[in-house]
Amino acid sequence: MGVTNRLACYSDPADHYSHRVRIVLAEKGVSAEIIDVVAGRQPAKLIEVNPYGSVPTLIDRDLALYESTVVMEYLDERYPHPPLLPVYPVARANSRLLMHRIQRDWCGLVDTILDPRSKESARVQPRKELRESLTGVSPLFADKPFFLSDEQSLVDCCLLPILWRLPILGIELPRPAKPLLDYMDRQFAREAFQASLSAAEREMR
Ligand SMILES: N[C@@H](CCC(=O)N[C@@H](CS)C(=O)NCC(=O)O)C(=O)O
Repeated sequence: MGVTNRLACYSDPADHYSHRVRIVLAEKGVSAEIIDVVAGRQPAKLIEVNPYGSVPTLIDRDLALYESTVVMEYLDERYPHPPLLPVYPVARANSRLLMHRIQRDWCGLVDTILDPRSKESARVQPRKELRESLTGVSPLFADKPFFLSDEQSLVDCCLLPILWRLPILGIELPRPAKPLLDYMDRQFAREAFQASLSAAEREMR
């Protein structure tokens, strides 16, 4: 498939890393051609611009960018409104650290559970760990509308794709996780979040 828009994004409609970038695009109100990539069947054009053939990959004229955090930060700088990182260096660094922690503590678990090659028995422990970890951090969501912030940030853009997938991850959060469940209700109802969803993602809930 050819890229006709100036801005295009190779995206797997079911992939949580691709979802991060689609949320940023929707929050910024930026229109991009979303090119669906089925796992394991990367188009030749994608391999040409990204040696890993990974998604998400963003194309902006001659620029090809991959790694979701690199893409998200580029979009935030290229389309500054609304800003998705705080202004001050300390707060920016803290946001980046939170994104790193989401990656290290949770993304590995999510990827193992969702990997079609994982045996059901290999999903049990990561599922338990993720459920307990999310329940444990739930009080952090009580005081602010967004994750430790009064404003939407890239941290939310990393977290929401995981939370949206809880039903397909086989995770039901317990009642004590109410602050996190309320956060999910608030965020999932946002117009930009709804606009970010692919057809496959709509079917996940
Ligand atoms: N760390 C990467 C993860 C992206 C990633 O692993 N993408 C997978 C899909 S979940 C992919 O494109 N795999 C195809 C491949 O590597 O051949 C990011 O944040 O963008």
